[in-house]
Amino acid sequence: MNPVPRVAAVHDLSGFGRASLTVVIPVLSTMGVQVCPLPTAALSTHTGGFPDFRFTDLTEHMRQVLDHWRSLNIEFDALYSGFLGSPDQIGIVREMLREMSRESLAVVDPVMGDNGRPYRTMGPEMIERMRGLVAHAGMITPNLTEAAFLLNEEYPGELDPHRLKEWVIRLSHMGPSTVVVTGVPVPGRKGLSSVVARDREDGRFWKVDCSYVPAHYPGTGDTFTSVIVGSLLQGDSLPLALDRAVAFVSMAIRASFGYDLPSREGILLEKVLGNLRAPVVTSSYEMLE
Ligand code: PXL
Repeated sequence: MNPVPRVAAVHDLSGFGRASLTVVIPVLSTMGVQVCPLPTAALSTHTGGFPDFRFTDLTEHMRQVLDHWRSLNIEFDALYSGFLGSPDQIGIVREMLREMSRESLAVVDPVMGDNGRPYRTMGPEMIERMRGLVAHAGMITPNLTEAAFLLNEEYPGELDPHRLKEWVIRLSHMGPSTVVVTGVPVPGRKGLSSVVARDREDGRFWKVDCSYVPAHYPGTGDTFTSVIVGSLLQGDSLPLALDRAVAFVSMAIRASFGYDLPSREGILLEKVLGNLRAPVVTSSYEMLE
């Protein structure tokens, strides 16, 4: 590993609204990780709640950046991809995964939608090609909507523990050895959602509950997965990484909710970033039997 772990971060750059690279870079930098951004698209804002967003596709630029990076023989300790701007970009990330060393962490966050619906730039071809990409990832971090898209299932309002485990196992059969599903409603417990994860190596299931705050902030998925990546690169176990990510996102949402700002502006990350450097003091993960 590099003395400072180095991540190739393949996400869009949205100028306003705290999503994608504007979240990934500060979170990982604060956690002591070097971020090398490979922007997939440049947007005026993210697409949630800003109907007139401006979008410039950077597929050709990505090819040129990669050519240059290859000529420099840059070694990455991790690849972390998120929002992709065109079907061809999925092929580019696939190539990057093929070229990475086997020891590297390969995290694909299959960013496609939320609350049962696809984001505005995600057509059926993107969803189909994303299914092909997750097959080559080491870890995937879909939310429940994205998990349903990957499995070609209806978005479920609820998922009983037995079916939830079945979904996680089916996702892992698609290829990735570690599957983390976020935003899973807890049956019969209004206001609670959970994150559920499993590493195929030992087959154990982990769950962390998150108390729900009645606001939906774009970019929380990017924050969550960035903390997971930073934590794993620091040597944390999977359940500890889950714990840190849930605790950080919950705290960031609480810090933001008190201000009554439009949720489309994202979480007030700048107020809470410093907490990522604090030692882990509580732990709430459970192992599912
Ligand atoms: O946080 C996911 C995300 C990333 N990038 C763009 C988005 C969204 C979610 O809305 O619109 C451009």
